[in-house]
Formats: sequence, structure tokens, C-alpha cells
Amino acid sequence: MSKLKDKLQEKIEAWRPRTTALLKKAGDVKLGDVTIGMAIGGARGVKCLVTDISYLDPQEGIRFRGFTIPETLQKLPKVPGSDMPYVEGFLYLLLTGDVPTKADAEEVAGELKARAAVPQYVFDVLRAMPRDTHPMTMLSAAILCMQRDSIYVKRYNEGLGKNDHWDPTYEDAMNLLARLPEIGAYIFRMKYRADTPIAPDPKLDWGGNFAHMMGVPQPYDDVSRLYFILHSDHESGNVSAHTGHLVASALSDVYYSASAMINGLAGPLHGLANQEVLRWIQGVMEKMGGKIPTEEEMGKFVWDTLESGQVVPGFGHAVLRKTDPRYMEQRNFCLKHLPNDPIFKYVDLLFKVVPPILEKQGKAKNPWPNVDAQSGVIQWYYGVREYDFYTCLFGIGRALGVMCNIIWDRALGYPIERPKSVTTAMLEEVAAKAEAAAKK
Ligand code: NMX
Ligand code: MLT
Repeated sequence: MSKLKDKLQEKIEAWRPRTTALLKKAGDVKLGDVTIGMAIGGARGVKCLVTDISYLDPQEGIRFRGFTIPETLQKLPKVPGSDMPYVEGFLYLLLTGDVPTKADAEEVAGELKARAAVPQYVFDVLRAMPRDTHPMTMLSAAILCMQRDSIYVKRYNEGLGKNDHWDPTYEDAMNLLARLPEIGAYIFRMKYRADTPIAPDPKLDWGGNFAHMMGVPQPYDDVSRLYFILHSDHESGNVSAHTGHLVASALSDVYYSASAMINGLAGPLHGLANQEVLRWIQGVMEKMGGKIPTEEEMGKFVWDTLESGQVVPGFGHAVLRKTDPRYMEQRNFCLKHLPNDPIFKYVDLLFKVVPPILEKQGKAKNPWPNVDAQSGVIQWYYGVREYDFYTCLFGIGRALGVMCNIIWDRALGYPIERPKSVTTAMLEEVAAKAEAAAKK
């Protein structure tokens, strides 16, 4: 067994009694109420998911295993010669809840390298798709076609005790994570770099190797490490994490789950917003003939977007009620590395102009920017300008969190997810009763 898996087993065995005790002693204790607004409104605010991998506070933003983004970046061991941590060390943190040593991170790096070979049939599937297929469709299909290799399915069919489900899930999850950087970079090079894939370099770490296979020089390796860490997890309720969990709850293996989570991420209200931001900015730039607009001019573009019934991409959030700390971390990166980039100037101008407009319009509950408003500009600056690829980067990062969540779902024996639905007539009846009671 790998050291990480050993450690995880210890953690799981120590954790299980907590879940069992909660269910046994406090299963009937209420967590909150569900209103008609919540039921019609996308289950917003309904507390009915459990995860210990990350927690999102509306005011503070994300904490990974209890650590804020700056704390996470500061505590994790760094790749030699880089400013950024090993993504492998971050995976260790997400899975176990413990901060790894450099040796721990390198051990995980070794484990992932040993699992990294992408089967030839994955490339064959990608090559069989029309070249203008969206890269998220390609990524989803590449993941799905590896389902035939699922160790979980094999072990399940042989007869697997409930307490052991996490073990082959771990094997599948680590195999999938190990292969994702090469699959992502292959799609990029096949589609956008005249079909010139670059072979992996086994000496490099997960993030560094991705940058190498993308063919983008330093400091893109650090950009990749930062990007994957920032996008990894955002508690359980967002569409991608929730989809991964939901599909896995039917005991579908991680390939089915991860492919589905990629499909959810591909929507413009979720991960695809990062390509939409760049598309929107490019449109404004074209209209401005490349010149940086004044605040008034930019304000007019924002109002035009709102008045045409579209959302301003990269702004608003279902949970956050302040600027996303992932936005701030990337903004700090831009201020350090690309302060004079024209697209960064646009993005920064939007930071100034959009929130007061959204407040004035009075619809969005959160007028502040989210992670997607800043992520594209960094990619653009380093030469990755094919913005329909950006959500794949999000997806590769998000797989880290989703895989950790599914392993723990299995470890704690979470059941198949099955919330209850009601009809509109039932809601009307509840509403009428509440109105009558209020009149008494
Ligand atoms: N531009 C214009 N209108 C907005 C925006 C925005 N950026 N954000 C929210 N609204 C509208 C929203 O469409 C809704 O309108 P209506 O009542 O006509 O249906 C109203 O404000 C209330 O929405 P909220 O409750 O504030 O937001 P909700 O929780 O429903 O949705 C988002 C959250 C993130 C989907 C929404 O803010 C949005 O569409 N933002 C733009 C797209 C985006 O940046 N998505 C990426 C989110 C982060 N991620 O990576 O996933
Ligand atoms: C995410 O990272 O998943 C997005 O910010 C969306 C969310 O948390 O709802």
C-alpha cells in the first residue's frame, strides 16, 4: 500500500465513529428549514450535504481543510525553484487533512507518476472526434472512455464489503488524477498547436509536467500549480462537485462521476464563465479599437449587456457575498507579474465599474467578482489565448476536490442521494395554509 493510502486508512478508521455517532444520537436534530423559495430557487441555502474537504463562508471565502488560500499556499511544501507548492502536497492535504512534509508531497508525486500512462485508446477516441468539438466535450469523453479500466467495478463485481468501497475508489481516483494533465495538454496541442503533442517528462511534478506538455515556458508551471489549487474545491453544493457526488452516490465509478462533473462545469453560469469573461472583454476591445475605455464607456458596455438580458460573466455568486478570495489571489499575481497588460487593465476596470452597477440594478445578491473574472487574463498573458480551453483547466483542478470527496463518501458509507420533490399544487396548498394561519 502507498504511504498516502496507509495514512488515509488510519484517518478513515478514526473518522467513521463520528459519523456513526451523529446518525445514532442526533439523526433527528434539525439543521434548518426549507422554504418554498428554496425549493423553487435551486435549493439555495439548503443545508443537506456533508464534506470535510473544504468549507465556503459567504464573507470569508473558501477554506481547504480549515486553511484560507494564503495559509494553504504558505504551509504547503514548495516545488524546488518555484514560488508555488506541489499540487501533490495539496492533494495530500485535501485527502488526509494533514499538512504534508516535502517528503510526503514527493511520495505522492512518485505515486502519481507510476500511474500516469494514458492508454492509447484515449488518444484514439480524441482523434476520432471532429477537431472543432469543444475541449470540454473532449475532456469529458476522454474520462468516460477510461471507465472500462475501473478497478472499483471489477472489485464490486467480485463482491466488496461496504467498508472496503473506498479502497478501489482510491485506486481509480489516483489513476484518473495521474492521467488528467497529459489528457488536458494533449487536447490543447491537438486542437490548437497543429497537432503537436509533447511527451510527458517523468522528472517533473504534476503541475510542472502539465506546463511542459502544454509547451508554455516558465513561470507557466507556477501558474498551473496555482490555478489547479485555487479551482480544486468549493465545498459540495456547486454544480460540478455536487454532480460528482450525486453520480458517485449510485455507486457509479469515478470515471462516470468525473465525466458528469465536467459536463456540469461546462455551463456558462458555472466554469464556462471563465471563457465568457474573455469573450466579453474581447468584444469590448474590438468595439473600442483596442483602447482602454474610460469608466463611463465601460459602464455603458456593462449596462448594454444587462439590458440585453445577459449576465455579466465573472460577477455574482450563489454563496459568496464578497469578492472571491480566489479572484484576489489571482489579482495579486497579476499585479506582480503583468500589471501593465491591457487585458488586466480591462479586468481591473471591471472590478471598479461592475459592482456599483449590479448594486444599482438591484438583482444580483452578490455584485462582487468571482474566480472566473481573473483567471482568463493570466492564461492569455502567457500565450494560452484559445479561451474555450480555459474551463478544461478548471476541470482538471476541480477533479482534485471531487476525487477526494468521492473517496470519503465511500469511506463514510454515504447513501445514494435522493431528495424529495413536491408538485406546484402542493406548494400552493402549503402557501394557502400559511396565509390563513397568518390572518388568524
Ligand atoms: N450579471 C447579471 N445578473 C446577475 C448576475 C450577473 N453577474 N449575477 C446574478 N444576476 C441576476 C440573476 O441572473 C438573477 O436574475 P433573475 O432574478 O432575473 O433570475 C438575480 O440576479 C438573482 O441572482 P442571485 O441570487 O444573485 O444569483 P444566483 O445564486 O441565482 O446565481 C450565479 C449565481 C453565479 C450563477 C450568477 O451570479 C451569475 O449568473 N453570474 C454570472 C456568471 C458567472 O460568473 N458564473 C461563474 C460563477 C463561479 N463559477 O465558477 O462557477
Ligand atoms: C465553484 O468554484 O464551484 C464556483 O465558485 C461555484 C460555486 O461555488 O457555487
